[in-house]
Amino acid sequence: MIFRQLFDQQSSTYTYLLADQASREALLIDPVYEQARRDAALIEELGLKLAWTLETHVHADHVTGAWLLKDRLGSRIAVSRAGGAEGSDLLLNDLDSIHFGKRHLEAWATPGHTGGCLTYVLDDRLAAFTGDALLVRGCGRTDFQQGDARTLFRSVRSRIFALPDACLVYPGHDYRGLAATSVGEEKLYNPRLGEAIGEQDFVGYMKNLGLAHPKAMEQAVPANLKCGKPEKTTTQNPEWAPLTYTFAGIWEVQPNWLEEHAGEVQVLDVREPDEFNGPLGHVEGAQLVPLGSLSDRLNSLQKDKPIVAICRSGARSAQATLLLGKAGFDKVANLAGGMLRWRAQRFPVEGGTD
Ligand SMILES: N[C@@H](CCC(=O)N[C@@H](CS)C(=O)NCC(=O)O)C(=O)O
Ligand SMILES: [Fe+2]
Repeated sequence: MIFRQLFDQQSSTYTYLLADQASREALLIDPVYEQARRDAALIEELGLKLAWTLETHVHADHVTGAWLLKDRLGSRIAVSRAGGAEGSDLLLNDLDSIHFGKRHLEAWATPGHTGGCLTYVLDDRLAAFTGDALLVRGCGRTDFQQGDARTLFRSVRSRIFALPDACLVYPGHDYRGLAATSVGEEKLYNPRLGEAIGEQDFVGYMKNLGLAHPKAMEQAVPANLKCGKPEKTTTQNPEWAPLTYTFAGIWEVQPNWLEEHAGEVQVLDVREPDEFNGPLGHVEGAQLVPLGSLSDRLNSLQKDKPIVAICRSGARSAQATLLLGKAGFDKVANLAGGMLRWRAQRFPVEGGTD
């Protein structure tokens, strides 16, 4: 099986990518709206087909990427029937299965953090995606969205702790950077829900957490009740060129597009002068601004004309695109593969040696 744990820093959310090796069919658990491009890029780079997005619950702290991914990749959205969200393709009941290739997950109802929380258990019982029911040495709060401490206690103790001790637990969030745990470990060491702790102790603990409501709650809950469908549904992909978004967070353009459209963009070469005038040569009409002096020379660039950044291999120019993005240039792309690929594909250069 193909497996990746992805992280959204803003909300400390984990998103999980699971895929069947042979059929390439994939699913994402708890995608985040702002990370949809990242997720789509990874899925494309790994040669996968996104069949499903699954939610562990109606989140209060971030908006799901489910709708955006459906729009972009044609995936179907599965959510808990008990969560009350509209616009999904499948409403999950307790013990329903979701198949991806030859593998499947089972949806186990584990309410308590919210009324509709699901834990997704892998077919071999060696991994469980618990959302916010069980966190690493912690658990989700129980003070809103039909949260209830007694219900959560019973969900964790009678369902999640019934899994084998070796079963890995992948949480929906972690606020300290802890990535995963196991059922056996949490039975022993979870300070709220460990086996030595009684229901009454747990209820008392949860009553006194004293947490402020999540900052994004007022926006997130209504959006998640629509599976993350925004009010305005215009595409966010830049339209000035057929760009691809890499998993590293860079917009890229291919050499053949640049060759045909060089006159419509600002071609920005961020190498050093000796490289610009060296054996690889440079793209005709390119403006030389070495990466180290780019921040001081932003006023030599126009904001309304797209910029394609170039270097030897595409690494320094990727940095340049990020720097330009931060400086308010919104039509910027990196030349994929840099001058090396440009030359390898035999596109014309000025200067250089054959
Ligand atoms: N400071 C965070 C709080 C996030 C929060 O409350 N997270 C929920 C999960 S949706 C939780 O149960 N947190 C448990 C905890 O912080 O112990 C925010 O504003 O987003
Ligand atoms: Fe949550």
